Amino acid sequence: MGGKNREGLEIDQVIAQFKTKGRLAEKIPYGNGHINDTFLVTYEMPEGGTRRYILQKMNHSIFKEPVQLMENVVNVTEYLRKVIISQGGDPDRETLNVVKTGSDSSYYQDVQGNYWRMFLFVEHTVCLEKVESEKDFYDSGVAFGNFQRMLADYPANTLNETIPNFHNTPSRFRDFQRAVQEDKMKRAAMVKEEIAFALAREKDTCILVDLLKEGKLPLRVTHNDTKLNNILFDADSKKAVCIIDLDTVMPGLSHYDFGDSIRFGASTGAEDEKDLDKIKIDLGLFEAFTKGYLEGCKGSLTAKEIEMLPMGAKLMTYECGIRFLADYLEGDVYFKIHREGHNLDRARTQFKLVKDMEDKWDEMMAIVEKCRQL
Ligand code: ADP
Ligand code: GN1
Ligand code: MG
Repeated sequence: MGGKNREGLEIDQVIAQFKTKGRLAEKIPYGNGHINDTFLVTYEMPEGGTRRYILQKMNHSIFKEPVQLMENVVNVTEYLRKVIISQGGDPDRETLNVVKTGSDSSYYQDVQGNYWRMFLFVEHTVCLEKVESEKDFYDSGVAFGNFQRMLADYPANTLNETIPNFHNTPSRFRDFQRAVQEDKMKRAAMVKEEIAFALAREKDTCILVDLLKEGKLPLRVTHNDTKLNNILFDADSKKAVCIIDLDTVMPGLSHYDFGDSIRFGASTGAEDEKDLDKIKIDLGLFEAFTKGYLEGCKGSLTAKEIEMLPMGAKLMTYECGIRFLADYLEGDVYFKIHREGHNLDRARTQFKLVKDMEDKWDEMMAIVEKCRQL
């Protein structure tokens, strides 16, 4: 990357702001996230060996409140460190650790106004883009369930809502309707079928938020972006080690975490697969994750929460589909794309999954009931 990032800013000058040790040896773009710009930074240590860090430029157009966001990340990771220590775990590996700047801040704002932050690199781990076995997915369920349990006593209302209405599906639906009406790129005529699919499910969008309003579902601290690639697995044992990407940690429903994991990980194909015949919900994977998640939560979910888990899976998949389709209609301004029509392909896989879940609804409900009794 020739020492400079996209804006021509000297990246070394950014790196130098953080409290690191040793001699800067290398910095390379890293990972497959849709949102932030991530770099792997390597230092050579005077005593020999290397130490590595993750440097990220936060996406300022999406995260409009980066300071509040970092406040959430610092508060939650410091809390998790204490819980992990009390359980006899390794706090440098089992949670993200923020590396502070020379002036003890959790972020650095460069001269162009961009916000940067640094984490310890969790060594000897891999990040999975696709489930390789039911066991991996079961482990990720345990990890997200544990995350839920470890934060069960954290006061959810003290966290900043950094992206308001992030998983408020009726609000996402209104955004989608606006994108269709405005049709900025004149693309709506080409995707009539997809738009009709989304509009036909409007009445479903309120189900979870209404139960929350009626006090029938509890507000919790949730991760809100529980894709498989937001977990680091140990490179040898393949056990889930660390939950990453805490940008969207906010008050929410357990269904958001359960549902987002299912939509990404229980699909038989990639999120952007073009061949829709390859996209189905794999009920074996659905069961493996449900079992792991309920085990990880260790009895902390209410009966109503558990009963509504399949609805979480369906609504999170549907919601992601309308977000991708809205972004396609608006000219791909939110999610990073790597080819023409990328967001449309993504929307189509999500809708195919929603349809398949509807066809397999009774089986999904029965699986959740079975796992609840284990
Ligand atoms: P995005 O919001 O863009 O998805 P992430 O925070 O998920 O950004 O980071 C992108 C990728 O960088 C991850 O998928 C993972 O491969 C890697 N990564 C992020 N943080 C760490 C870390 N602390 N240790 C090791 N790898 C990491
Ligand atoms: C984004 O940051 P990343 O790539 O983990 C998005 C999620 C979507 C996901 C779809 C802040 O997640 O909400 O579900 O893409 N994150 C944000 O792949 O909008
Ligand atoms: Mg990510």
